[in-house]
Amino acid sequence: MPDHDLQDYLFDLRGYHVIKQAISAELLEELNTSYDRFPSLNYGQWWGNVQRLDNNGAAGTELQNIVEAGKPFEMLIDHPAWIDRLQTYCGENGSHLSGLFLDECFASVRRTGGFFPMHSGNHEGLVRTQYRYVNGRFACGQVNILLAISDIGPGDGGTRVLPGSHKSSFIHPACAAPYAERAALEDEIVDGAIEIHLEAGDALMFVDAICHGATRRTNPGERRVAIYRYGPSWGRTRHGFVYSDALLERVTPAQRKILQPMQPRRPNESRKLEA
Ligand SMILES: O=C(O)CCC(=O)C(=O)O
Repeated sequence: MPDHDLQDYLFDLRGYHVIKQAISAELLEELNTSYDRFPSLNYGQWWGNVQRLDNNGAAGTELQNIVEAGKPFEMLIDHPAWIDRLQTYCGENGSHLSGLFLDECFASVRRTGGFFPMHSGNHEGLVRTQYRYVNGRFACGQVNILLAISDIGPGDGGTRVLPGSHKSSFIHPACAAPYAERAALEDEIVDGAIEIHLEAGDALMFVDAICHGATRRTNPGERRVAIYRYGPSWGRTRHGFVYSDALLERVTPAQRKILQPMQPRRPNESRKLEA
């Protein structure tokens, strides 16, 4: 009989879980200071090994590969508030491939008017983002951590999820119109979807196969989140980012294993031979 607790049960049922006060007040403050100091970048512009690459123009400013932006972001790689669950949910736990890979990480800043049309869902049948539980083990393709750096309440442009849609057979009728058309909508109504309100420091963990997006921000000011997407150790980064040697050298061995689960094998480079 597998030993699953309430969190596992609800994660399986709904496809998401909220971790209250996941990070310390100190780390939250350091992250906010980092956001205050982000340079103003044009779309596509680089800042070291970080690039502004907004995935969805309406959603706001997204600084990709944010793990390269300093210690506070490095501390999120294997944060104790989520890393063990991630290993269980999408780390091919207990197999010869056991381990995680951080395949995307970005800082998102959403200002008034910004929103993210609902997307994803099990009906897509994608391997990379799938929800899967098989032979007594979770075997998801991608599980995300969305960490609130600012409070996210009504009107703040919060994340929406459609509970259970990580197992749905059909696309939600409200999501059937082309994405570009829906991106132009003033208000997107998706019956059954719920908006997740978070306090700064809370984290939303969700399997990417859940249909998700974000409501329009109507309040002044900005919503700040960091999104880290994890998958099995054999993955590759979503946009082709390559973690820098400097980063790989300065992080802890456990963090390096998540950034580079497999050391590259090249001729004339010393590498311990596996038995
Ligand atoms: O910004 C959000 O709250 C949702 C982000 C999202 O849907 C995504 O990154 O796929």
